[in-house]
Amino acid sequence: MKKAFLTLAVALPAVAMAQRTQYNVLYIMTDDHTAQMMSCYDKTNVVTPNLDRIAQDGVRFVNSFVANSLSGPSRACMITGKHSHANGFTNNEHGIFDGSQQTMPKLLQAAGYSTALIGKWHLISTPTGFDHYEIIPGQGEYYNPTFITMDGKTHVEQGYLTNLLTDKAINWMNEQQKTGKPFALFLHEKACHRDWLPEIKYLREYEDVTFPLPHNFNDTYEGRLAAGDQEMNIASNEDMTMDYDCKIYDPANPSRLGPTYLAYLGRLNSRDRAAYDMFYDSLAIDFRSRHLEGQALKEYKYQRFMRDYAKVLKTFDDNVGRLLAYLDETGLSKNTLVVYTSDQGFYMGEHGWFDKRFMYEESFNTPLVMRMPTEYDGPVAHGDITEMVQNIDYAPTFLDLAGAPIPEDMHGVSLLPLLEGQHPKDWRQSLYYHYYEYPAEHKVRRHYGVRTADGWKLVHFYPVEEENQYGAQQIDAWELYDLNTDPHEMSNLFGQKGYEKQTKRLMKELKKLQLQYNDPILETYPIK
Ligand code: SGN
Ligand code: CA
Repeated sequence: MKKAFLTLAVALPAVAMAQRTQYNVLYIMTDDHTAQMMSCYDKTNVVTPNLDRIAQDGVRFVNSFVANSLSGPSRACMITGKHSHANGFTNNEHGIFDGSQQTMPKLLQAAGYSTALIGKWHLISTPTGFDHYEIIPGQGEYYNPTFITMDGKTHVEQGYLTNLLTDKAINWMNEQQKTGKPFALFLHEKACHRDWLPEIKYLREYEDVTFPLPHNFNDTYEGRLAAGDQEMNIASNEDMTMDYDCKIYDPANPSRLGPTYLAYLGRLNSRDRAAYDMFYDSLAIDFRSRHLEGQALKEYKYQRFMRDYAKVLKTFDDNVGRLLAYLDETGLSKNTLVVYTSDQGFYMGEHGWFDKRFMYEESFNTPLVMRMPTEYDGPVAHGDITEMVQNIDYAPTFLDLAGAPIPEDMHGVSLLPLLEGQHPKDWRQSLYYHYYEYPAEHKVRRHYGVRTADGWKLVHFYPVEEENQYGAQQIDAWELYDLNTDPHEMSNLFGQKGYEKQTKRLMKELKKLQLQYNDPILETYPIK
């Protein structure tokens, strides 16, 4: 396969002026996939051979985090290389992404790339910076899904979304190969987002597996006010519903999400619907015969959630296999960087939860594996990368790989030195986080915080005006964790004797980051 060459702009130093290869980028991002469900990170629950292959042939980032653990904000951070307050898209519910701002896809275009976005967009405004896009509306649908094309028209296609997205990605790569230009393809999946509707051929997959309970499944949230007052409990039938989430539908007693669930199933053709009903109706009969309550019901719901999530993931992993095979068959593996990540992590029963949002490790972390072009013109790292990285780093990385300048106002830094096996001595030792979507679904309070490379975390949950209308308890609370001794964040050390020095150090670090990134929250909650 032909490599694309481009003579670089005048501003670059003479040595970089020589013709250099502009490598392609295949960026694959799932929705709500988490490291506990990816076997190269954690073998407890599932096997993901194709995702693991990217890590085996490349690198696995073991300290990979997001800046704001929610879909829209995470995507905005990713394409701008900036924290939420700077890119303006702080939450899913009230935001509209300002597409006129500088973004990495636009800068790649300027550097000679063809860019494409396929799948979930979720930033409300019309995508900009893409030569081609085909997106799903909002969260999209798993079965016979709707697509929005560049002419603004919508159409429905027959099939399972994850498979259709791969077809579209392969078609686009085929087409764009004819242009001779380097490409950056952003393939954004719906898998493994709620409500975990499996591909029909995998309805029975994982049904013989009983997943172990995380050890803090029955957390009582002592010393952690915000953790104790959220709405993402597996145990609660309001938070995790029996029908929409667990697929046990009772027509006499539908949940608030029952109609949405039926609407999704209504998309299936009659043959697939019959297969679906045959499977889940028999589960419902068995469930009703058991009369489960309390802890037994909570554990039952956990198994349903885990199994359906694992099924959805299986189809996705198959499709990663298809994409990797395509790259090999066409020779594109030679000059294409493959990136796999998720828009954030997820709770798989830890703290008794599903969903994300909190700065606790499971959802602050996000899987990140990369495979360099096999004919990369330079040294290439293999194995684990332990430096702290964040989703604001992807934009600078892709620009760096393209030989394009990295704008000074981007907050992230290029990961290319790490991918080339370097370990820069001055690499960052701490990360900043800020979550805003409250009052909102799942009731996770606004918070910001810092996490250090040596395993300490300081978080501030802060109240806002709007919650007075919402009538919820006001929370203004700090939390401090030593992840070295308390990796599951069960013991809040803030204000406890003996931790004054650590608290002071972390406060200082937090202030440093807020100043560095210029987060206006520092005006409302100044750190002395
Ligand atoms: C939907 C889900 C929530 C989820 C958000 C955000 N509810 O609103 O459970 O937290 O998306 O997810 S649902 O009833 O519509 O399934 S995100 O990944 O897009 O940020
Ligand atoms: Ca998500």
